[in-house]
Amino acid sequence: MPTISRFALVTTLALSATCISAQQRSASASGITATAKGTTLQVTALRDDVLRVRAWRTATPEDASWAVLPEARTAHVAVTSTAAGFTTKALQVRIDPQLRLTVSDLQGHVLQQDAAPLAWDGDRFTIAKARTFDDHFFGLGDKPGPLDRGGQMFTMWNTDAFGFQESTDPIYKDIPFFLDVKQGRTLGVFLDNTFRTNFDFGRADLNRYTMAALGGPVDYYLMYGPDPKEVMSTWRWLTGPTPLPPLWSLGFQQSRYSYFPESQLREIADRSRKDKIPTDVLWLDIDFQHKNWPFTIDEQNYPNFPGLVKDLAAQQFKLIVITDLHVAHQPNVGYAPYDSGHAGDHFVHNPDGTEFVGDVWPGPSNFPDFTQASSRKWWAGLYKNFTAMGIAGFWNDMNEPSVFNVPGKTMPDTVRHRIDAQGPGEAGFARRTATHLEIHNVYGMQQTRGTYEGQLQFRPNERPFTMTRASYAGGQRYAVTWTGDNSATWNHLRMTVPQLTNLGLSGFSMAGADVGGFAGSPSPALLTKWLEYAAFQPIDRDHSAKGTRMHEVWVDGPEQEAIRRRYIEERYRLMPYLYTVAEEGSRTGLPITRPMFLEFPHANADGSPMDTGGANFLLGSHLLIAPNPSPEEVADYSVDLPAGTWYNYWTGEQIVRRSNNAAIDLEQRDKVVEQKPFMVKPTLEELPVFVRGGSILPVAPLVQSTQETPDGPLTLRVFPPAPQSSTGTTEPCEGEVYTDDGHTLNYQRGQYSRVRFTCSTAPDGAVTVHIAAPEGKFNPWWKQYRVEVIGLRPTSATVAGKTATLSTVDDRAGVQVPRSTTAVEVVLR
Ligand code: NBV
Repeated sequence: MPTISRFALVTTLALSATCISAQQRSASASGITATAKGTTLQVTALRDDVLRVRAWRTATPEDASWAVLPEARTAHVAVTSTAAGFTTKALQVRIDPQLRLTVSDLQGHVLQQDAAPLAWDGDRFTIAKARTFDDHFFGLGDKPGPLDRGGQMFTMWNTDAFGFQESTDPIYKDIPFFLDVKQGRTLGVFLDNTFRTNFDFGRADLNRYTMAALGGPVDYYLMYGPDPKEVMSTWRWLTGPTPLPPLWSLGFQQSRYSYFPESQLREIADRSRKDKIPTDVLWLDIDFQHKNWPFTIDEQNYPNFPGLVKDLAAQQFKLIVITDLHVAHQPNVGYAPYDSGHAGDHFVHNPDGTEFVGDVWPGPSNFPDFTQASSRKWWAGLYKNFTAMGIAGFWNDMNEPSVFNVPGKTMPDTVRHRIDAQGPGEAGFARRTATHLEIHNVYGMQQTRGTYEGQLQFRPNERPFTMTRASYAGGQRYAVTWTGDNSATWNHLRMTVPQLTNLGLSGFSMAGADVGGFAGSPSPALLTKWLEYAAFQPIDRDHSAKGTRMHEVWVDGPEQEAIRRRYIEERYRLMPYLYTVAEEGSRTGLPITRPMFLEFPHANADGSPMDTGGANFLLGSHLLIAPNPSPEEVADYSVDLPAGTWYNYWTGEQIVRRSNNAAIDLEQRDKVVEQKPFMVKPTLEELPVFVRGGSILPVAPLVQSTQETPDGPLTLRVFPPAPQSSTGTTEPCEGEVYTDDGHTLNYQRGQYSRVRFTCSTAPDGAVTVHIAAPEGKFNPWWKQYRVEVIGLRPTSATVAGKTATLSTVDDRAGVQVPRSTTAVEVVLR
């Protein structure tokens, strides 16, 4: 951040038609600072398309953030000063005499405009922005409700929300970031404030949206697209990536609160293998611990824990255990986490300096001071034994933090946290104490940071895996997440789609919802349908509460089990694609689960986003999942497929949808092709999945665990686009496969392989598939490719110009191609 001394000071007397107000302005190389009526507003261009806006009344607030990476926070580019503000290569910034801010693109389209000057009330403040019916808002993490946040109001205060429903707010996370999509132009907005905050997207006043906080700095970032994908990439730049997950974490996961004794977990493991339900991970919830004390093992129920972990490993299962943050308040009994935490002064304090003790699962408990680097380090050290035993990953629950039997179900506002966040790569806050009011919303995130650091400390070359319930913006750097205690209802199944989609847009690409619902018992049909959805969602974990009926795949007899198995198997076949999408996301910021508007931002002629309710989702850019918007109903429903070529994933049937955009162009009106809505008949056995024309999907032979090496070729399923004349759109034809060893960090040193594919169709219908030379040093598991073109019944094929033999698998003709280090061309005709 440039200091005031670097500013060229220009003091102006700003005049407006109605009022004259003295305003001081100082332009800097990368922005402007203006003061009026005791408020100072500073706008800095971090990049041409990214602005940081800060405001204060007395002292300049700390330049610090738990969310924004220091490199991003301190970046700046040169701007050109104008009479009203400045311009960058992408944006125009104007500040009026009342310090109202307007941000437009270079063509003058207003992207955001203050509806009122910044309003202060003691420590509280309200930022008000103009809202029109063209503004659509997405993000804010997993808050329930429709995908589009317009017309609603939300509170950011991490809350243990057991049994939450569609209108419950707040729930577990605070991710104060959203995308404002207006007439095809997207602006990302992030209010970096950890205090209790309120977002009102036009509920109190249709014509404005507001961001208000009870304290803390006025510090927000604006990220311009116009393409929403650009904004996602900028969000990654600002707050960091979702790291590449271990491959096994994309496999099917079986959990319950709780499997015990040990024999029960072994039965689950054996049955999964016997019934051939592909599974990678088993989870242990709180009952594996001694009296619910974190980092202990109940030796009565689990007499040989290391042996159990070994046996499960031999069956190719990873084990994840819960490690909650509430350390049992058990002095003088030899409970190391308490003893070492107390001795090192690692627990949060009451205002009088004593340790704060609150009730959670272990009874009276202490709470680590996670914002203090030394306490995080101590917490990280607690992972030594479990990592040594080979526990693959950890579960951080209850970290809102949840405290029982107290008003507000969390620790009192007055609890003291110590902040120690200095040094390179650090959040930048001064060493000081802070009340819980300031730390509450980042507490869970800082816990997961400690858990992440612990795993790296003891397994420096393995990818850490933590699943958290609470977090803050940027928390994706340390943990994946899930949507907490949902319920076994059809509506909760439906809600998984907008919740996971909005989480993805908020940076948490690796996310899941408890499959089958946590609270309550799902009917057989509900559990089956849920397993179908989850097969296409980033984290596929079946989990259930105590006292509910068992949820495992086999519990409802062979017919239901067969359907469920088929979907889990399909997920495993698609694993090369899923992993490629996860890698793309970690590199580019694009989420695994994507809303329609992210892939088709211009599908609607008026620039409005498609599917604002969030009924549908894409897995990567090639697969569209179109569940029944009323999943418990049997009536046919329509799917709004964007113009272009589509294929039914299950049957290969081609569906051509013409562009309707010409409809608004009067001269083109007679050319508009009337299209009937595309209707789907819902059945229990089928979840409608569509492949975008022009996709090349990498598909693997079936395995029972991602630890097993697939036996056979990597199949490239080619879905060619229909000719442009029939769709009105031009579609590329491409695909990619990324692979590496699946669990270490060696990929960061070139040990990966990425192969790109393209295809083209000749006028005579012959399809050429180009397999590019691989990038990277890793040798993938496949020795051969098998190329299949959907919708083509080929009679001949060539590979690198030489005639090749066609073979048929599952009624699909294809050709085998040896994997090579150079590019190769395959033609099927
Ligand atoms: O650890 C027990 C549960 C867990 O199964 C669930 O997933 C968490 O969201 N936990 C909450 C605490 C008790 C919930 C009633």
